[in-house]
Amino acid sequence: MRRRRVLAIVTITALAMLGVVPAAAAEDGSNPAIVRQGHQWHLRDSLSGGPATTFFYYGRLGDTQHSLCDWNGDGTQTPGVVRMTNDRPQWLLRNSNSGGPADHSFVYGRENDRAVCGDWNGDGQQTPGVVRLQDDGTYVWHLRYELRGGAADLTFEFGQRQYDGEFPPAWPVVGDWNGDGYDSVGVVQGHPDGEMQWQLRNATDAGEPDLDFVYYDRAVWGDHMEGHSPIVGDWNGDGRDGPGVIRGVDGANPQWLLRDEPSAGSADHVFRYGRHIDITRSWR
Ligand SMILES: [Ca+2]
Ligand SMILES: [Ca+2]
Ligand SMILES: [Ca+2]
Ligand SMILES: [Ca+2]
Repeated sequence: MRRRRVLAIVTITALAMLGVVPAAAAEDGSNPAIVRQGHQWHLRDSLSGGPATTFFYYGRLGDTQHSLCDWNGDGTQTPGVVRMTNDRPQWLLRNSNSGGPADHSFVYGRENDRAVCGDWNGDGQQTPGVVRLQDDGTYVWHLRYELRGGAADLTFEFGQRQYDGEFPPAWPVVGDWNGDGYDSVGVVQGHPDGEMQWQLRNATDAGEPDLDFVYYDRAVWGDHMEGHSPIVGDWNGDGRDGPGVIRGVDGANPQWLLRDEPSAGSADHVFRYGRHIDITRSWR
């Protein structure tokens, strides 16, 4: 991934020397993806509504967690699912955006953990992590450098679920907020008044958030027909991840409200993609 980024910078520099200004560096950026009914993957290659540009079946009905990460470091994010097998989370990862068997299969984490994935050590390969909610509302992150089970390589506390109960929700998120090639952690906390507060840290250890802002303040919790959830991606392809909100109202096609900068402000990219209750993801 980093090699591709360097090549892109060299190309842009060469174009600039010729007096050509590239329209946007979004070619290498993140794009929308949805998972329908837990096993139908619809990937789109631009920040716009329309039909899927890549479609395949992967996983089974009943698989609980769905990821798109770069498991082999070739620059393309591909699917992973978690399947509960004998009460243990089995990770089933595939290296291409197509149906077929898993290329990697291992058990990692516990039931009720939240599955995440990221490049924790900056080698270009994204690997698993789990986020475990403690009784006191603190999140403990257990991150792994390899695609196999075993002890976590990094374990630390970051983030706090501020309100008891299911609503307002709090979501662990992962991204490369500062563009240094390392993914790190964050929590998006919903507030009763509809604010979504992003608290992001640039390191994979305990500490204060490096970034703390509200992105989107008109969310509604608890109504099945009105869904709001955060999403992360490098929408403009500059190497840094930014925030987004998926907004569904009245069961209509969800609206994607994506922002390039990890800060408060308005959306830079707005479109509708997917259907009500589809799982929403980003990929590149
Ligand atoms: Ca890959
Ligand atoms: Ca890595
Ligand atoms: Ca980073
Ligand atoms: Ca970006």
